[in-house]
Amino acid sequence: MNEAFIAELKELVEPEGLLLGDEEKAPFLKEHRGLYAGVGIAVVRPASTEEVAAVVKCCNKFNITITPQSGNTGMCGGAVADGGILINMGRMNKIRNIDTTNSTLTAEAGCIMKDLQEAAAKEDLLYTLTCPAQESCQLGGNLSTNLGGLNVVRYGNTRDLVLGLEVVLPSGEIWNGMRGLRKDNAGYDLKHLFIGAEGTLGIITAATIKLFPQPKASATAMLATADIYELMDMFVAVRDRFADYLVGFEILPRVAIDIVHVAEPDLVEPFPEQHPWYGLIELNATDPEVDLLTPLTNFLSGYDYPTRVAQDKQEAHDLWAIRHAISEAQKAMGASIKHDVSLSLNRLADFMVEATAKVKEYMPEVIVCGFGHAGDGNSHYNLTQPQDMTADEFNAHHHAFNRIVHDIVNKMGGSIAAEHGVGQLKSEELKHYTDPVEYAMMLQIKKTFDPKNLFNPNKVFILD
Ligand code: 2HG
Ligand code: ZN
Repeated sequence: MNEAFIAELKELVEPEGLLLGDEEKAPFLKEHRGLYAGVGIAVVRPASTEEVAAVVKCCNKFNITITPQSGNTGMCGGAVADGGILINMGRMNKIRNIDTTNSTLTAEAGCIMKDLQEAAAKEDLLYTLTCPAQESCQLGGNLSTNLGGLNVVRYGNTRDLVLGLEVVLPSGEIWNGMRGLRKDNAGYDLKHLFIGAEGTLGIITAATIKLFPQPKASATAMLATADIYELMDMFVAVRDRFADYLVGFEILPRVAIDIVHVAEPDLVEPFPEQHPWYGLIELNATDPEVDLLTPLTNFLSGYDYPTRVAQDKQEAHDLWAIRHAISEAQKAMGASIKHDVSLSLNRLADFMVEATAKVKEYMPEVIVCGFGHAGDGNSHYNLTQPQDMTADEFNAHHHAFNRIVHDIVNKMGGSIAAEHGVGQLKSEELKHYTDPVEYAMMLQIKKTFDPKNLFNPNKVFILD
């Protein structure tokens, strides 16, 4: 059966877009955290939406499952091939249009985030999505996980930025929803079904995204506090004082800086002495005459916390470099059990305190590194293995740690999946914690779009 399928694929896809040998498939089947092994008959790298549609129709005919993938930087195993074919979007990397009047960018799913930022900047516009993986993550994955990133306080999550989508449906039909409108209430807003769906309802091939004026002034500062409550109070104070100028507010526990310094000893130490918690503040303004540095300095000096306001671009870059390095540095410390969770802003500190007490009670030597996007209530509450344990020994506690942490999140009304998606890492957790009525609605949608369950099976949902 596979021979007939492959023979038909060869008719549909250009030779450079069809990878069949183990060696050529390997980089796309590999999962960067080493948690899952991808298995696939073929890796298809289409060059056009029409090619994607033809391949999907062919898979339908032969009942072959499809795993969509773009930059393959995901944290939850959502883009790991599952026995059928993997469609990697990396060759669909054209920016189709930048409309400076509409202030939108239309690009294909394989575009790298950094390229989109640079293309918008050339037009003196801002592509607002940014994250530490920006040099390799791609638009398709950003849309499919509804990425948040570092600028959410000011500009919102991916979902808030999308005006139009082009999607190849499980039937192989192409939905051209690339309208670029800021008001559009003609029936259901279908694009939101595909954003954050992790390729379970179809493959997003292109999108139209809102752009913003390029900032002409910015200010960056770090402050340190003795506890997380003080830090969250400072977030509220900064937000209320600087309102729309506030782009992001990141929190880092001391251990995050220690981990970063193991991997990258040359990165700066923000203060002469160490502190339990650090907050990183970013402000910007589009009016070049706005001075942000003086009011931020004056404001912070009104508090009794150590603060460091960057005096130039280099200093701002150095402070941000610490934040950008955490995820990779933590990977270098061995196995890490990640909890990408969100809470309302008034519960985030309570969550951190209670979760840390409980996980330490369970395993006193575990390294707790709960950093993240405090302004969005999003904690990357990551647990790193004790250094005298093997990764396998530590990972055996994955479920137990999940239960401890997610029970607290659930009790406090938070979400177990903030911005990394569900993938296969959290599909059981999703089922466990989601209201059965809500879960059933999601399954109904999945079955309506993909009755044969060919699109990214075993990800997000557990089907009966
Ligand atoms: C970040 O904010 C990324 O740095 C990765 O979302 C977080 O590694 C992580 O858990
Ligand atoms: Zn993040």
